[in-house]
Amino acid sequence: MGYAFSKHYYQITDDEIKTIKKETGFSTSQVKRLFNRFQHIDCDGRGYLLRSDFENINEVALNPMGDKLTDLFFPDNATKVHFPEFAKQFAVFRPVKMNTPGYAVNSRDAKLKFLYSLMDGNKDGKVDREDVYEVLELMMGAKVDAEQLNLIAARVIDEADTNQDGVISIHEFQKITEELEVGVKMSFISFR
Ligand SMILES: [Ca+2]
Ligand SMILES: [Ca+2]
Repeated sequence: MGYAFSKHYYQITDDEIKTIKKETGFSTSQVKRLFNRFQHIDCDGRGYLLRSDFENINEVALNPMGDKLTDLFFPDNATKVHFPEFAKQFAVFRPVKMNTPGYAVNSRDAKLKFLYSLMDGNKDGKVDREDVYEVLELMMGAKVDAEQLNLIAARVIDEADTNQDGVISIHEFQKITEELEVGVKMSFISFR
């Protein structure tokens, strides 16, 4: 009996909850729920998550963008993610409200940057034709052949690349998404 619980010897302190609430805007019960989820994913009770743990999250495993999504939890070749960073990255999915300040982790701007880095597969800070191709390939799968994907990727770049330098900058990306509700767009990657 005791074994199942003893695996998770680590707990979250009130101070940690307070800090995370401040950084993310989550309520106490939301932080606690997310922490439970975190412990559940961390089935070995290490206190941090590895990339391989993300493969066991259904919503990630079943999402065509799952791999890219996982990348964002491991910036700069990090191999582990602890709860505070996990919660912070997760907070980007919180809906934007009228009074959400621009600096908030879930602001429209933060969501936009999140989506942009999701598109930027090789993380060089630019979205080029290859990045677009990769995303299309993941989203459309085997239904579309390479030649067609190339054409579509070229068209996407063409439409968005207003200064015609061959890459979609974050500003150009912002322009395309301006009229779209980014919050709604992101619902396809909301997993809780
Ligand atoms: Ca890139
Ligand atoms: Ca451009």
